[in-house]
Amino acid sequence: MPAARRSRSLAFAASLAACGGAPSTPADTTSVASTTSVTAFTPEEVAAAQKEQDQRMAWWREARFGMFVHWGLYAIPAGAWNGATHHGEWIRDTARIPLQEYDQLQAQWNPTAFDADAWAQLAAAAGMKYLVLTSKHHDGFCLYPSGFTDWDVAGSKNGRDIVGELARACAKHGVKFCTYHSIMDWHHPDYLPRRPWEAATRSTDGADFRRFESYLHAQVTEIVQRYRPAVMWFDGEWESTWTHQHGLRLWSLCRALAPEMIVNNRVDVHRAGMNGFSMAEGALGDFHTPEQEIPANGLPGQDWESCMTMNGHWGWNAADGTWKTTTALLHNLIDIASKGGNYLLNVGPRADGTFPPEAVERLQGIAAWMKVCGEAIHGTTASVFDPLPWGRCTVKANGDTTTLYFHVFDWPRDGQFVLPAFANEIVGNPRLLGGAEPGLLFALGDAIPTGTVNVPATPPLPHANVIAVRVKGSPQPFRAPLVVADGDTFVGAMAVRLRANGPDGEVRYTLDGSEPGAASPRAGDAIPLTATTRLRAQTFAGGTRPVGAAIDRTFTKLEPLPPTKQRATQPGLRVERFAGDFSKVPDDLDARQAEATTTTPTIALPANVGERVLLRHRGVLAVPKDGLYHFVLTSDDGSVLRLDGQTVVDHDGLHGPTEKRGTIALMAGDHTFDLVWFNRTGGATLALQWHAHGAKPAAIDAAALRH
Ligand code: FHN
Repeated sequence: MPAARRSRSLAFAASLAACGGAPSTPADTTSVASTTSVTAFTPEEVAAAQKEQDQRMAWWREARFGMFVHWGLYAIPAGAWNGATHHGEWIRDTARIPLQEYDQLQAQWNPTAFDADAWAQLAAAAGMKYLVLTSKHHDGFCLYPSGFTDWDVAGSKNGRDIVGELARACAKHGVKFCTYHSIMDWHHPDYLPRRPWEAATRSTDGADFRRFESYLHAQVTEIVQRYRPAVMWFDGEWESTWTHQHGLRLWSLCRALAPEMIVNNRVDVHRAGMNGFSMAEGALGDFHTPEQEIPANGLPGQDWESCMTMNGHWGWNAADGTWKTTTALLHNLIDIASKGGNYLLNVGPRADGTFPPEAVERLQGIAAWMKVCGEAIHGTTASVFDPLPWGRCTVKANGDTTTLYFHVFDWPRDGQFVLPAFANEIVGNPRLLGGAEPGLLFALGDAIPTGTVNVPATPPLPHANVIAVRVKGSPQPFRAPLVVADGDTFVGAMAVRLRANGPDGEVRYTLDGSEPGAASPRAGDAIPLTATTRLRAQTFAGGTRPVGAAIDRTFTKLEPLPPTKQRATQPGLRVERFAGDFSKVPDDLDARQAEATTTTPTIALPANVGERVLLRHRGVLAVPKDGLYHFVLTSDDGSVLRLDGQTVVDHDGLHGPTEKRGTIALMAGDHTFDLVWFNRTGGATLALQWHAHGAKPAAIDAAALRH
């Protein structure tokens, strides 16, 4: 049973409460309870919803690997339009193809070579336990005969029900069939907003988004009732017309239609960009959807799936030769599984219904590896070790033992493989998957393995090789000692504590940069630091053997800057305004003539500050006591904060409203303050917060600013 998960079923409970369990169609929905506070639910309700979600997610968590298929009319131009060849599934938008012109593609839709069985077999052989097909992408064209539009395969020369054929082929080959359905619809007259470039030529008169929502609900209903997808993978949820309330109604519709059906987080509006995570309270969805990226550390207790392409496009692009190698694709799979996620690997079929040969070649290479090593992916959970420089680890509990799968990317050519340290007793012989038995010898030492394993100089498999070690009980890895410290810089003195992180073991450390040994000081009480210090520490098992990753951190003592002798008696800051088409803060600002000079009591942009403008705020900042001060600077466009002439935060350049942080050591008293900000065009944002070590960030009080 995976570790307890932060309950995403709170959202499930919320949706039940908000819509009473049975969704009302949008047309007659007068009001949907605002997102019910999830705290309004009893622990029993949350537990029941969590249990139901765990049951729904069980096969998905076991699967770890699926196939994404982006297919539709956009495969016909194959990325080319009016001489450009960079387009993909967005071609109607990126090539600005008027609706009437794009509609003509329907008559050209004729995938005579489409073979659902072949697709399903390739997925099954590659160990892809589920397949997600675009039943409708943003262009609105449906790959199945819809009862609610003629903009579908039924209206084409080749009326085959692609969704239906693939659903049946997947069932035949033991692959869960799933559908991707875009909320955003560039074809339906009621969908808003229009593409910006067609707003003038495609009227919005009569468009009724509530009627579009009914259409969307009707299509989702026909897809679920007709094809029973195991996952409904929504997308295109980011435009202003789609709100949390729309998401709540669509989520509740899915829950009511098929309680066992999994729904991704793009049903709702809380996705944090391409990183795909929705951590807002009450966010809806069964799993997060990072796209074209693998989270650095995964997210313990959360279900997430990285969807990624094999080359540079989701939809077929004949000119795109940037195919990732089979090794890279397998390393992605292993990396994702080692972090507890799923890998949804995309294929963009050609217009005739065949997979590109480059995709087939990679799927077959993956299949050959998975045939030998699939056990090290399917049904596994995340690594329990610190990051491993030579590869990854996946874990599989089986009764009162656990199998640790060490995926070795960098094979030891000297035949000596050092296992990551753990305190468990080993059961039986470790196995080299795909190797000749008993090719793997194991030098057992004391209760904790010596860690060195004799392996063949040449590994048996391409791409990655897996050493499977079965141990008693649940894993007891030795990990890097935990360091408890206020931060990496300090003023005056700082105490640091070291803690063992894992099974019993002594933590030993040095403060002179030397490598810790069995005779080094043992960590216990706080370690006082009064100067810049390089701390190195490691756990020693049995008092003698270094195990687990080592710590190597430098704590820097900062001398606080003395107060300025500048006299400043007037409240607030002086603000100089400069005009110009800036893309960065100019170096010669001191030599420039401001077009206007005013004062401001606090740091805030004037109303209607305008574009092509730079403001320079100068004066002194009164610092209450010696210490470290942290600054949080948020701006659009660029900004730079200097104190006593030292750059504290450099957030220069053209960018959206983002934040950057910086730290400086200051003595009590006045310090010269210089904050430059500029806006080229568009949005204008400037905010500055500060806080002493351990306090909460807050705006700088007017009383602390003078000039
Ligand atoms: O706009 C789509 C894109 O075409 C593709 O479908 C990806 C796959 O997840 N999703 C959207 C971009 O986030």
